[in-house]
Amino acid sequence: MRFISTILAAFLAAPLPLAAQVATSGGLEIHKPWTRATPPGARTGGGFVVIRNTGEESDRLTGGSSPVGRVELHTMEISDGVMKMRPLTDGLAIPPGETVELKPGEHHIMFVDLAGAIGQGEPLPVTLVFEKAGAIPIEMFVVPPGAPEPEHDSQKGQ
Ligand SMILES: [Cu+2]
Repeated sequence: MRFISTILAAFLAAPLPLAAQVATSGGLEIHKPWTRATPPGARTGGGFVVIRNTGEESDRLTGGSSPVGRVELHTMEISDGVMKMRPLTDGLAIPPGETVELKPGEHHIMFVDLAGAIGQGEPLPVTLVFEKAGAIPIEMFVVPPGAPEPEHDSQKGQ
């Protein structure tokens, strides 16, 4: 019994690996989708993915949807010496042969007007919408509030 609980403790203490989730449509691959759980009362949350365009045409991430709230695309920029978020109203270009990473402090998906908290324990369903590839449903791995990017299963070339 003690042996089993030791194993279990070791397992629980290990960083949670993110399943090698890859959603594809056309030439687009969506890797490493993750978000953070939100504290009570939070109105917004951020979401992050890596988008690889293996095709020969440029595409554009134009928006998305999620049951948790409205989806916007944001970037960060310095305005009057202060780092601020700015909506990417024209979306985000995904050039052919390139990998575009959405991550904290840079381009990101923003969940606004949250209908409820983003909770841990279950992946968050999100649909990303691209100009050419159309809608791509993904599930974002949820880490605790403020936690860094989760460890990912090794993915070749990532
Ligand atoms: Cu934002």
